Amino acid sequence: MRDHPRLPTSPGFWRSPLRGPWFTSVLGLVLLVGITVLFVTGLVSYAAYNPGLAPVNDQTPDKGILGFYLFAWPTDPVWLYRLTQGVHVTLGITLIPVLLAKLWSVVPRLFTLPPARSVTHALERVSLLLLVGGGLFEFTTGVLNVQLDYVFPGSFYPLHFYGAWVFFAAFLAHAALKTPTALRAVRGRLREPSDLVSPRPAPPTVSRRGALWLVGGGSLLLFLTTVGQSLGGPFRRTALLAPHGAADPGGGPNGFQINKTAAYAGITPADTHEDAWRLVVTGRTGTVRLSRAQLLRMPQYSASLPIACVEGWSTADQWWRGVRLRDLAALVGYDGDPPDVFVESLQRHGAFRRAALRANQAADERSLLALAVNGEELSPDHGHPARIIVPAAPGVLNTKWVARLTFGDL
Ligand SMILES: Nc1nc2c(c(=O)[nH]1)N[C@H]1C(S)=C(S)[C@@H](COP(=O)(O)O)O[C@H]1N2
Ligand SMILES: [Mo]
Repeated sequence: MRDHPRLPTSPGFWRSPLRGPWFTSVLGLVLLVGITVLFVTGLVSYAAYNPGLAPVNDQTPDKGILGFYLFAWPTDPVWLYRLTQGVHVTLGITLIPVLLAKLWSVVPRLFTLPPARSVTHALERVSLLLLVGGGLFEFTTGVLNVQLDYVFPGSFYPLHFYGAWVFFAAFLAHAALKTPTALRAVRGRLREPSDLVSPRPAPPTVSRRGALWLVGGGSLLLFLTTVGQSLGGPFRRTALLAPHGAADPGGGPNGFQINKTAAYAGITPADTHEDAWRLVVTGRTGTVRLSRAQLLRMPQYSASLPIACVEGWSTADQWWRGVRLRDLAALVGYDGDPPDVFVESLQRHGAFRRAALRANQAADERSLLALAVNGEELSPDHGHPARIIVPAAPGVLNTKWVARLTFGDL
């Protein structure tokens, strides 16, 4: 029994010769940088929704003081959200092997007995529970949202957002405590014995460096099979791990990624028919109703802009053409200085049928009510008869099948 401990609470149970401060520290330092970037890009993504502007944009109501840092999301550079969210999702997926290897490297500590030697030790273990639990929760909810676009009770957004704050608080405390030791360990300057080292190691089958290459190789493979979805265009075909349940966009000018199809949104040809559909624009001086033909007689402008979704995928720039939002604002009493605008879709149900845009977004010369893309009429799935397209905004603000625009400070 002494020689062959069968319980994980006994240090001798854990026999891998790979475990030790060097291995744990290298992985820990990679996570220190990576998770900090994930946290910052995550907060940035939340700000990009402009949740402070209107309740319809706020995917995490009751954020309270956690919304302290929110700011008016800019419209430049046009690839801003594409970059921040591409980094968030791609890096998150790339770090999975590192996170798992790090947890594996310290797993014996999970079983240490007695559970607490002192109050300090008890507090430390509780904080580790928040750290490990929070980390697994954030990575799992993130991956599930990207892959399945939904499986939780309640909304993904509040869970991932509040989870991030709990996790990051525990993460900061842990980093403050451990980084000095980790830095010494990777430089080989750690003299004190470590409980991470197995007291009766099995013969090695792979070196520590070899194991690290394995983890790095796993990360590289995930990176290479994910990043294409954020690059868009021909690279999309390399994104083997990107979700593949989405509608096939087909070829031609409208042949780029579709999120929700017209059929899914319950949009019928009867709703969008030339005789039935009218755009209702309301503002300071009243309401105007415009047919598609009337919109086409207004000055038409072009903008090359991508659609970048919170899920991490992005299209390459598409060439949109339509009416400027600022020109529509001018029709209802806002000459030259458009205010915020509340956009509503023909779609009757679903979280993303309404969105509010801030004055800076409405004012931008490239913010369009698009009627055409890449030289052809919008397809039903891309929002025919008309859709919003705003530079640098997350995909969700680019409402499809627009029915109504209400200008006025929100
Ligand atoms: N009415 C409506 N507009 C919508 C959505 C929706 O579900 N309903 N989805 C949004 C999201 S989340 C994204 S990423 C983009 C995707 O646009 P696309 O399908 O043309 O690529 O549309 C946005 N506009
Ligand atoms: Mo999206």
